[in-house]
Amino acid sequence: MPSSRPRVLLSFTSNRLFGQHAVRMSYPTIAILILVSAFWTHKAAGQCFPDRVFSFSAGYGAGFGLGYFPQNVLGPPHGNVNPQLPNADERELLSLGVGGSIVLEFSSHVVIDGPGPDFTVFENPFQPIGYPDFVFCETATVSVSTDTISWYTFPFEFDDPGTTAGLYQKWRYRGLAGVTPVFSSPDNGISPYDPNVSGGDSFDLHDLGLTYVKFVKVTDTGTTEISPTVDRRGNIVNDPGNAMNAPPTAGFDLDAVAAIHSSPVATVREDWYLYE
Ligand SMILES: [Ca+2]
Ligand SMILES: [Ca+2]
Ligand SMILES: [Ca+2]
Repeated sequence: MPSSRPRVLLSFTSNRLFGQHAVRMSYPTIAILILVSAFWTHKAAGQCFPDRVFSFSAGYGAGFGLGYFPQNVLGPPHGNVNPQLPNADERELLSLGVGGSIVLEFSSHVVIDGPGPDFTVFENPFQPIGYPDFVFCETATVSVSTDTISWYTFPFEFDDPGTTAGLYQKWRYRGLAGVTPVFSSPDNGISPYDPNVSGGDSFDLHDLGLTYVKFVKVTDTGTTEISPTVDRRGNIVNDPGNAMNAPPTAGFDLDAVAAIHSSPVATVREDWYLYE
């Protein structure tokens, strides 16, 4: 009889899960189990870009890309398999200016803490020709929020070598965006959701003890004099771009943000409802 099949299945499931201590389960309990199951099942597959720009505060020397804003920061990144040839197209980039910041909002989905990195920020750093160990970068701090009121910034550190040439070494920048060249592009099929191949700088919500966020804020680290950014050891973040902050391309050039792990907003609300 078709009508008895679900009951048999649920009885089998409950015995498997709880043994002899829970052979009977109420329908609300079963409904909750199904919801939790659906939540975790979807979690592994959620990959998306932000839905919109919540705010943009331009710093000194911004302007590049404004004619194509906000579309140029909402879609996929446009990198290149050759790290010596970065993206330089304002249809796909927005210069934040010195100390400028932008907040991207995930409204249909939220970024959730899945296994490993949860989202990636793409700029256009590049490897100077003839210097494979070096990178030309314009860095930014990355913060996240669920409500735009409480912000949590990923820890970052900068090792100042005290020489101009040393500023180009990638390892001196930790926990910042704008450091790793971008390889992923719709043109080459490299996934923006796989941090092992995409390029860009990835961030893990687990590092902040957060389960989900709706907003990602990217803030240019400024210069040593204008809007300086100080790491937790007291070092002022300095990057090669600070020596040439000519308008309109000053500061961090945002290409894209990609959520590696996300879930529909409605699903997350149901998840929280279970604990009330
Ligand atoms: Ca994670
Ligand atoms: Ca740049
Ligand atoms: Ca872009």
